[in-house]
Amino acid sequence: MPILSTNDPAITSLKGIHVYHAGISNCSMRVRLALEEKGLKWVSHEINLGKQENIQPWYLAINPKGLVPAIVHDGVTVTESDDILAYLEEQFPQPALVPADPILAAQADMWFDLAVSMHIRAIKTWVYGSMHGATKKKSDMEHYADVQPDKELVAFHRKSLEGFSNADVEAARKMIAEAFDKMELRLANHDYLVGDAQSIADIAWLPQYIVLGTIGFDFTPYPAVRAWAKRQEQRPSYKPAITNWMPRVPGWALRIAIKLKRAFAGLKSVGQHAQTKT
Ligand SMILES: N[C@@H](CCC(=O)N[C@@H](CS)C(=O)NCC(=O)O)C(=O)O
Repeated sequence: MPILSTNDPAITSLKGIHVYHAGISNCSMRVRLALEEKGLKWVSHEINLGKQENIQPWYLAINPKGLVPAIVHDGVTVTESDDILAYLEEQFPQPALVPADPILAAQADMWFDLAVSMHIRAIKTWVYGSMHGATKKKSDMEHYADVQPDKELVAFHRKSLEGFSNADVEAARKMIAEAFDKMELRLANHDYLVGDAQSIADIAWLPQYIVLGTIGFDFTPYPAVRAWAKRQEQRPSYKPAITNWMPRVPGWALRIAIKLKRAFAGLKSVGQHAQTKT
């Protein structure tokens, strides 16, 4: 579990649960959902990823990979959404988000691992690739490559600047569709992904559904998943963990803006392609 040790008094002196997160980041949503499900009080530190606040020296002292989420609990720093949830479960076991039955606990872990393993290869690739969007500005990239110790992340961000190929985006879409096919099968006759109560499995996947839905992933073939998401929205945790941190524009306006951006970027890349061919 990445519990990071530091002697920095600005971090070790923090009392209570401090959460470093971004509004529409799916990994941050998981942590906010777990905290709210457990009824814990937390102090918000919203990180503006667009302004590259995540690679400012003060934040790299908390998470050297410059990723959100991270938490500092009574001076102890924990990074990575799956490890943060495991830490919260250990420190604040009730209400439990990991089933007591070991078989169900293993199933919940499997759903969580699937979500984590798909994050870069499928979710981020589809989100940025289908919008023809880059994750970073060209001008920020060199500095990012200098401060980022994780070379896989550097490679991913460079690729997003070059532009993902249609094959990359399609492979990502297929991986996502396969995961939601599995969810659809399970949810067709169950209320939760594992057992008969809310668990880390639901918390791992609800944010993927929200982010992908916002960007326009087609969930029409998944009625049971949509019904599950509607039930999730009714939970008291949803507003403080999700709604309160979403962009202050109505969903329909956001979707039109994304469609326009996608169409414009698509035309631009066709134009560039035509130019390089001549
Ligand atoms: N494996 C990490 C992934 C965290 C992650 O990729 N966070 C994204 C937001 S969803 C981020 O901080 N991106 C900023 C960047 O890559 O510069 C986790 O599960 O917490």
